[in-house]
Amino acid sequence: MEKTWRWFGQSDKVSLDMLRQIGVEGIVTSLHHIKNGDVWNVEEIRTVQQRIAEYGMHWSVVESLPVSEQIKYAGPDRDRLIDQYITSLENLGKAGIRTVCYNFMPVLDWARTDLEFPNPNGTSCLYFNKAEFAYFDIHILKRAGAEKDFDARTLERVEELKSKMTQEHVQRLVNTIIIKTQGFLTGYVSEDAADPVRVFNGLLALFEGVDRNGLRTNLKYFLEAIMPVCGKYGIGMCIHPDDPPMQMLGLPRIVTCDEDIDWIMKAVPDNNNGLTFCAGSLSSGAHNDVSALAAKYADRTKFVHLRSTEILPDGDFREASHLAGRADLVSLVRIFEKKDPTLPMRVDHAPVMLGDDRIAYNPGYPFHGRMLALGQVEGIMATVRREISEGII
Ligand code: DNO
Repeated sequence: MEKTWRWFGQSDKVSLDMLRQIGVEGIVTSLHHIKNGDVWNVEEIRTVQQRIAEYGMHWSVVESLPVSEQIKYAGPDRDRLIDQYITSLENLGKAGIRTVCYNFMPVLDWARTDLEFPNPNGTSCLYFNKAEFAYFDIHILKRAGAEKDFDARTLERVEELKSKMTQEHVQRLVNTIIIKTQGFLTGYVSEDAADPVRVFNGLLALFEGVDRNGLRTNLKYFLEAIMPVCGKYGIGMCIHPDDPPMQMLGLPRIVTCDEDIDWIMKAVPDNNNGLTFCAGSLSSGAHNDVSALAAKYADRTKFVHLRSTEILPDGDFREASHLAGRADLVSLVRIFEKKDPTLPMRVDHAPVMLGDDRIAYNPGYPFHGRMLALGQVEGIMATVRREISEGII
């Protein structure tokens, strides 16, 4: 697979020069400064492309070309926004960019409750505590009927939390769930918002009445509209699984399991309607057999995110080492290397280590942790390539 790396643009503390030194081949990035919904013009795309080329790499994958919420809930402006999206794809196509990652998660992109959960060896990882998330939903957002979405054990843990919850902890949950994890992606709730919970509840309200079927219909509508431009330029659109792969905050989520992915692939049976195989997201759902999914959907996979998680009791999970946890990266690399040795792959999320916390980084994307993970994955790839060339697999 092609070794790619998520780079957040000129303001990223991890520079292109650093990436060149660690053997990165392709860059995964977005025009982060352009507001969600606005057109990406050719000049802007080419400027970034040239900057990357100066360092001997190329812009391999767009992650993400964000899909406006109106497209997801079928708001009054959706057709205009889809037209703008098509224009952006047209411009990417003209510039020769062929892989575009996006997600269809309403409002909340990915969810964690702790961004620096300590590991025994002094590093830290991303963590999801189901009870804290339920507390956030029931007692901070105060979503009507939220209790009904949680099992008895979680509600019991919420009660325990309630007795010791501090104002500081509440603040930390709000910051983590709706500001820090989302800020660099959607920017819907800004750091200085006076009342972030109110802003967030306003966004949730936009999806009232949209259920899983409704969201599926809206995804199909969007995909059918963009397939012609994708066909014209050979652009593979690759949907990112929901992270974590479960229903949350009363919002429908439609990329959580085999049946969901199967539905999407069949609803628009065009090869350019593809998948971002995010091993980490899929692995945090106990219902998912990650290697079986990879084997089943390798044909429609356009981009791979490699990482793994460990599921803990009571529905919590933590991000694991890239060599451990529920996602078996060795078996995944075997599947994808055999399928297409040029498929772009990036390591996803990694532990915070060796002073990463002194360098500014976006949650999940510390430099040293990702560099270690890339080294681990490169080792797997070299071994698997040898296995293939010697006819062992
Ligand atoms: C989180 C990422 C996601 C992903 C988007 C793709 O770390 O994996 O934010 O980039 O969902 O649209």
